[in-house]
Amino acid sequence: MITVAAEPFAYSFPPGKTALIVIDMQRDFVEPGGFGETLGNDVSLLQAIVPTVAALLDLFRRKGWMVIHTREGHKPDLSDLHPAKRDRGNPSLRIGDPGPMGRILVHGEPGHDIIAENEPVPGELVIDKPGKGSFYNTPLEAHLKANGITHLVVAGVTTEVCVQTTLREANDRGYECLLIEDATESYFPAFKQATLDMIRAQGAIVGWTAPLAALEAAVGP
Ligand code: C5J
Repeated sequence: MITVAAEPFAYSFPPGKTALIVIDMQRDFVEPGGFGETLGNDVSLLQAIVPTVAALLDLFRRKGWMVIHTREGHKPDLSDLHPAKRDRGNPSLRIGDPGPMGRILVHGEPGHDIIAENEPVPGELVIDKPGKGSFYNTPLEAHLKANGITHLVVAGVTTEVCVQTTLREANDRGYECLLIEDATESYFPAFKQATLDMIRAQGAIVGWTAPLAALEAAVGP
C-alpha cells in the first residue's frame, strides 16, 4: 500500500488496483471560445489546472497504472439526451445546438474532444457519458471490475458537477476515492471549496482530498 498525506486523514491505496479517472477535460469546457466561455464563464480558472492534470497523467503513465478519461456528450440524434437535461441552462445555447466549436456536447464535434495537453494516449480507456456522473449509462463499472480496480484517484472539471457526481457514484459502489485538489476546478471558486469540504466531511463521507504534491511525495520517483 502507498499512503498519502490527505484530508481528513491519510489515504492508502494499492498501486495495482488503483486507477486515475480524469473527468471531462474537453475543449468546450476548458478552452477560450468554447461552450463554457460562451455562457459567460471565466475559463482561465479551468485552464490553470491543465499542467497539474498533465503531471498527474504523467505520474500514472510512468508507473504503468490504469488511466481513464471521460467525456460528457450525446449521440448526434440526441436520443440519449433527456428533455430534463436538454431544457435547462441557457435557452439560447442548448446541448445539440451549433456552438463555437461545433454542436454543443455532441460526439465527434471539435468541442467534445479532450484538450490536446491532456489527451489520452493509445491504450487508455475513454468513457463517453451522457450524464454528469461517469457510471450512469456507461460501461465504466464493468471495466473497473474487469481490471480489479478498488481505488480511484480523481481529477478534472467541474468540481461540483461531473467530478462530484462521479465521486458520489463511485463511493456508493464501494470505491475508495482520492480527489486531487489542484487537478480539479470549477467556474465558481466557492463551489469548488464547498465540494472539497463536503467530500471529506464526517470522516471522509465521500472520499479524501490531497494536492498533487502529496501524492507525488507518497509515490516517490
Ligand atoms: C458540466 C461537467 N458542468 N463536466 N459538466 O455541465 O461538470
